[in-house]
Amino acid sequence: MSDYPETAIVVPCYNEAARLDADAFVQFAAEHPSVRFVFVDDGSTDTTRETLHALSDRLGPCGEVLSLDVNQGKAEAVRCGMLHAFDLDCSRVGYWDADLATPLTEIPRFVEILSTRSERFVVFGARVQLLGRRITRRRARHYLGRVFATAASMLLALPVYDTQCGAKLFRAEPRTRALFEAPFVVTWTFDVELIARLIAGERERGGGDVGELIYELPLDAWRDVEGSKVRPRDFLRALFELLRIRKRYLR
Ligand SMILES: Nc1nc2c(ncn2[C@@H]2O[C@H](COP(=O)(O)OP(=O)(O)O)[C@@H](O)[C@H]2O)c(=O)[nH]1
Ligand SMILES: [Mg+2]
Repeated sequence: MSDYPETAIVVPCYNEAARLDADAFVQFAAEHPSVRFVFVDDGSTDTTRETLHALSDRLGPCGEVLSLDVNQGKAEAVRCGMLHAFDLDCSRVGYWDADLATPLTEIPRFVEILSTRSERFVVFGARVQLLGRRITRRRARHYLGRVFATAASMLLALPVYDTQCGAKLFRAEPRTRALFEAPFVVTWTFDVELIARLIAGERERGGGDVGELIYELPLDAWRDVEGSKVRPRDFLRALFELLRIRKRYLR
């Protein structure tokens, strides 16, 4: 086996001390030593930093902590973590919400898609309620989320179903690293901005349909975890952010 992890997963953490399920990470890492977790403490004001260092000690080579002194927001925390992760010489890098709304057991399914479909660069988790799956979302969040996702899909002129799921995996290539090089112009909707960057980049290099590069994977399990920091007013803010994305990338 190589000395390098094959997959790096960035976990943005802001005041997650109470929610973080350390045992779930330890158990997953014991079964999947080729995955390395990069936890980003985003200037938390609780004991997240200590919690993450204790967890990373338990994970050994499968875990590390990056610390941002001042809270920068999820988008910037993910971006810093991803740039670091791209430098680890992995074949795949991604990000995953700390509350494990998407369970870690989905990671191998994401890896499998990138391993078997060479034309795909990106895998997005998609929260689709189907028989035989365990997708539990609060009704209000679900419907607001569907309105947002539909608006995002229209803006991007791309039939993407779920831009906002917090579980995504990228093939580690200069083309995907480039998506994270500049700071995002939005905060809540940076996943949409990533797609807009991909579209703008493909247009520039005369590439094809971005829909051929992304694979949306319907999750087997997803649940709303208590303690979300997203508030109803953020929904309106997210819609305004879409306009900013259009102005910046899609005119
Ligand atoms: N770095 C950073 N991460 C954040 C911030 N707010 C939320 N997050 C992280 O983003 C992820 C999702 O947050 P959550 O509050 O569960 O949002 P929701 O699942 O969209 O309702 C978690 O990993 C959080 O720790 C923030 O201000 N900074
Ligand atoms: Mg959550």
